[in-house]
Parts: sequence; structure tokens; C-alpha cells
Amino acid sequence: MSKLSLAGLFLLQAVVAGAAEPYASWKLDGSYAAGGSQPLRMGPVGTPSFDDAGVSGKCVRLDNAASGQGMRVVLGEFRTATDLTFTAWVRFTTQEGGFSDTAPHNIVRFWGKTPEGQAAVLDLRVRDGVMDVYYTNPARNLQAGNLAVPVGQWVFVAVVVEGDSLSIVLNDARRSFPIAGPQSYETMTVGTVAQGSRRGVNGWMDEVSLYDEALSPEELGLLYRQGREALANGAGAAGGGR
Ligand SMILES: [Ca+2]
Repeated sequence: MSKLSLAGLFLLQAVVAGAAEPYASWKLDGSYAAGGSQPLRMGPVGTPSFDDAGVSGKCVRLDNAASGQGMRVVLGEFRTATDLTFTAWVRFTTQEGGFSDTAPHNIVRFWGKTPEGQAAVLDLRVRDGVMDVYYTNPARNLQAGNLAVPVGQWVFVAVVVEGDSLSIVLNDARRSFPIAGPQSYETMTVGTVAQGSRRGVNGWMDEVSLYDEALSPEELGLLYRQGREALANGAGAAGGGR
């Protein structure tokens, strides 16, 4: 197959799959500026740097071996969304305190409330080289996943909440679990647990997006392939290394 027809196939695939529109997205190309249909404001936790090449353009470097770094987003109107999808690209360093640590290191945490107003938390996290999800709600707790994270490589990650089902995605692998049902989310911390916490990503993050709907496996697969394509065409691996 020629390159031209291959490109045509990708285009057709994109049209058929119908690329979902993010509620908000952050390219992290040197700033925290958001795009999307309802841009939300992202603020830094600590002082992450933007010196390295990412999946596309620059990315954010989080040093959670030495200091608590990440991003924080107040979800505002988004809190009313019960179905949601979070996607990002992450690359953990292999150094101590970031990957093979036995303490959980958060990729994202949603701080929320049940309909009864009780505190609820949803974490996508890596512990000892394995990604899992931690969901705590007075009606049901969940700690499950067990997806091995490739060392030192960019990986596509996602969390999908659809009604009483929760799924986590690592590249093209997916695991789904039952949860307690709708709850609203008020704040999202990315790459960290909270202000000043070192239990976050020690490495790089890029292309963070938030959707107010549950993306299908096909839509997530498309995002994964698009990211892989961007990495393959990579404009500069300077500093980032691949
Ligand atoms: Ca970027």
C-alpha cells in the first residue's frame, strides 16, 4: 500500500470513528493554556518545567523524587458530569521514587462527592511498576487494575467512568470494574495527589484531556494511534529521549 493511500485510510478511520471533542485539553507546550469546548483553568503545583520534547511539541517535566510537582484544575461546571474520560500520555523515569516505588504515585486524582455529599476519590496511579485504580466511596471501595507499565516509555493512559462502570486504559489494554454509581467531581490534580505531595508522577506528562462523556474503546484506540504516530514523526526527542 502506498503512503498516500495509507494516509487516506487513517483519514477515513478518523471520520468513521468521529473524533470526540474534549471538554478541555492541555497540550502543555510551554504553558498551562487550555483548549476545548469549555476551557478550564489549570494551575501548577510546585514549579514543573517545560524544557523537554513531548509526544507532541513540549511536555511538562515533574520531579516528584525531590519535590511535589503537578497541576491542579478546579472543575467548575464540569462537576455536574457523571460520565467522564481522562486521557494523557505519561513517561515515568526509572529513578527511585517514581516508578518501582512501593508507594502509589498518582497520574490523576479526582476529588469528588457522592449525591449524599460524602467525600469520594478516584485515583489512577502507578505502584511498583503497575498501574491500577483506587476508587473510594462510602458505598463501595475499589482497588484494581494490575497493568504493567513499560519502563521509561511514553504510554497512553485513560480513565473512563460510564454510569456504574469504571475502566482504565494503558496503551491498547483495558480493564473494567463496577463502581457505586454517579458522583460529582470538583477538583482534578494531575501528576500529583495534592499540593506539595511527592506521590505523583516522577517523569513527563503530555496531551492531557478531559471529556464529559465516556469515550468508546474505538475512540480511545484512535487517540492512542494518533499519539503513536506523533511520536514516530517526532519533531525532536531532545531531552525527552525515546
Ligand atoms: Ca505537548
